[in-house]
Amino acid sequence: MKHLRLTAIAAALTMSIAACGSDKPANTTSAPSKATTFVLDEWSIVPPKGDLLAGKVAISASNNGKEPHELVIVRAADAASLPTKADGSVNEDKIPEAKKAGEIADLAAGKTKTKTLNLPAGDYIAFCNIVEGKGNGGMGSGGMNDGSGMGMGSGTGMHHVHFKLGMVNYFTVA
Ligand SMILES: [Cu+2]
Repeated sequence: MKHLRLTAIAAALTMSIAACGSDKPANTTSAPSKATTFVLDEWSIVPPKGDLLAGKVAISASNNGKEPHELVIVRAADAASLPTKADGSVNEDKIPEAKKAGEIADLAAGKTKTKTLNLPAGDYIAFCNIVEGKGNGGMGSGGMNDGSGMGMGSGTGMHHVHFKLGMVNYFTVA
C-alpha cells in the first residue's frame, strides 16, 4: 500500500507541475502592482527587475544617494549611440524627440517621484544627466554633499558628470 500511495503522490505532483501556468492564475508573477522603481545613487541607476509591460507605466525614481539626481529615459539599444557633449554628458538636444520617453528631473536626496510614461515595446536607456560644475553656487547643492575628502570647495574637484560616472543602465519594455 505504501508504494501505491507514493506513486499516487508522484503522479499528482507531475500533474500539478504540468498544469502550472494555465490552471493557477493567482500566482504572483502577473500581479498588477509590478515594481517599476528605478533606484538612483552615486553613481548608479538600478532599473526594476524584469521587463516592463508596454503601455502606460507609472515609473518611479528613488534617490538613495546624497546628491540630487534625475532619471532620463530614452529609447535606444546602446548607451554608446547617445550623442555626448565635450564634458562627457549626454547632449539631449541632439536626441530626436520621438526617442525621448520622458524624465523625472531634479530629484533631491532621499526623495521618490512617480510619473506615468507611455512606453512602446523596445530597448531603453535610463540615465542621469546632471553635471555639477564650479558654476553651481555653493548653497545650491548643499555644502556637505561631497564627503569624499576631495571637496576643496573650489573649481575642478567638484566637477561631477553623472552619466560619465556610471549613472546609466538598460531596460526592456515588452
Ligand atoms: Cu545623478
